[in-house]
Amino acid sequence: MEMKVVRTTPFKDQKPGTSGLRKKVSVFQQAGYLENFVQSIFDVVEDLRGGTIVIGGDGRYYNDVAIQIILSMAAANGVKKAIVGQNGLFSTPAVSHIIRKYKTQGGIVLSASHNPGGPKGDFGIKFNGENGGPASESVTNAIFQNSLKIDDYKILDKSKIELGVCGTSKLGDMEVEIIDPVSDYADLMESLFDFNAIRDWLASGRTMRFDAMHAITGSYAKAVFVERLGAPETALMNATPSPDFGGAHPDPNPVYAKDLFDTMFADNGPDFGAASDGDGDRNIILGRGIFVSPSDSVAVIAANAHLVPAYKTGIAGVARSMPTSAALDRVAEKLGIEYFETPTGWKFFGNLLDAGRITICGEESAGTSSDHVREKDGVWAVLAWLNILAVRNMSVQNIMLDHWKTYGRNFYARHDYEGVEVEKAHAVMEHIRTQLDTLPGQSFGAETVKFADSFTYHDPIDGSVSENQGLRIGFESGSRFVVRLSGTGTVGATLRLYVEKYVTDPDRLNDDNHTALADIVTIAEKITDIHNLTGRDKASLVT
Ligand code: G16
Repeated sequence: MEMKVVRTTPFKDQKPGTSGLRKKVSVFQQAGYLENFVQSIFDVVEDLRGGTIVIGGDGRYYNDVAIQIILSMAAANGVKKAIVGQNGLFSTPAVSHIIRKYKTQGGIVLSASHNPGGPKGDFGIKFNGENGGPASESVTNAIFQNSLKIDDYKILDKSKIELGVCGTSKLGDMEVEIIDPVSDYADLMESLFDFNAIRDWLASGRTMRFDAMHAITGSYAKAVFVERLGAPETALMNATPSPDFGGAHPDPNPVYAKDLFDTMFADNGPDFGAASDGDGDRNIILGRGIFVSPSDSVAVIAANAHLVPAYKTGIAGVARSMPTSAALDRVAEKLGIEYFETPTGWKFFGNLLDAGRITICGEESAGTSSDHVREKDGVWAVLAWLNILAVRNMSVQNIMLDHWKTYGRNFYARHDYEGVEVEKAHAVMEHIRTQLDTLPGQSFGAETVKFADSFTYHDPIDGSVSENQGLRIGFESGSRFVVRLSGTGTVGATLRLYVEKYVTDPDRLNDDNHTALADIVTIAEKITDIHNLTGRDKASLVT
């Protein structure tokens, strides 16, 4: 097979967002678009030449085409070996694990996560480094800068490799090893959690439902929950992966996982419920008649980590993204361990995890994980909860009540204004920004503004500084709201308004979440003027 050098011209829009480059499938289908970005990865990450790379994706539409192009380019760029998931599939946390387990020089993840798939849907590509985590901001920026000046890419002529059968073959001079995408990952999970306790809990008549949302996690859920833990097949919903997610939206929230929510809120619903997203890194947790907010979920996992074999000797520290509620901080204070507030994006946890400063971290956007990989991990979070439930033998509802009694409750919600015209979204941000200096000291109803700022992160490990990571308005009471622009959408702009209220009054801990937050939402809508400036009378999604 001959190596070709193909002339190309740069695209101006290949700046990765919160998590890699995400665009409509049709954008990736433009001649040279995927190739330019992939060549930029090979140009910037020099260790890949002569090294080993992991490649796989969530199986969404265009995954099969993209894998062949990337393999062919990897061979042409002098990569020594590629480890590929059978049929080109890997969940995102599984890629992270395989990079780490086989000590490779990095990996390419093909996914647009929770975004819809299919020919009219979204596709995405992300480079993860040798620690198994999303590339740092500096590497990401270098890839983008390269994409702005690229003039050729290297690819093998007419190459195609059979990805359906596990085994080793050659593509040009590159070795290609096709592996089962699930077994290494399932072994890792079994090494972390008390599978016997979970098996006994399930066998004692407890019931669970896991909604894989027609996505890749269906394969992982079958192997872990059914085959290794003995849950019945009926515990799984939508567990057969499909390239367009069954025409649905693989975002685990009350709207898109409605069937699961209805099941969990029915009389005599299952004891435990969960769902993950398109690429298996997100999770949501429910009990009978209760949804656990992701911010609370990571706090509960941290508070109970000593019940899980892998963390029984204690956790080093914890971290959460800035818009995530401070419930995790309360746990860290009680445990006497360090806690960190990072910008949105899993890449910001990497340095802290690598340095051993944190063991558990999480985000409001349904992401939770630990130092076992360098990605958020949906199945891991579900197993953490199952392990805790099995040991404590309490309902999810009672675990939450007990947690709130101990730490207080951070009522929390996110209001998304999706697909807003870009100028209007920027107008909202600018409107808030101009008030940052004058807001402190002002009173709105019962609340007085304590601080108002634009969040800047100083990475304590490498000293890097990340500015403009969201606007924060904090009140004397400890309540707050945050506004930022999403970095994962592909249509217009998505404004996110995050509201939080901290309550310790024992009589109010079980209040309805949205009722408890109503006054903060009203104040936030007034200060941001979001309805007027966006022309929307309400958020498109409240989670
Ligand atoms: C990605 C990132 C997360 C981030 C989330 C939301 O998740 O990995 O760190 O919290 O997007 O980001 P934004 O608010 O900018 O849309 P995923 O599951 O989409 O890869």
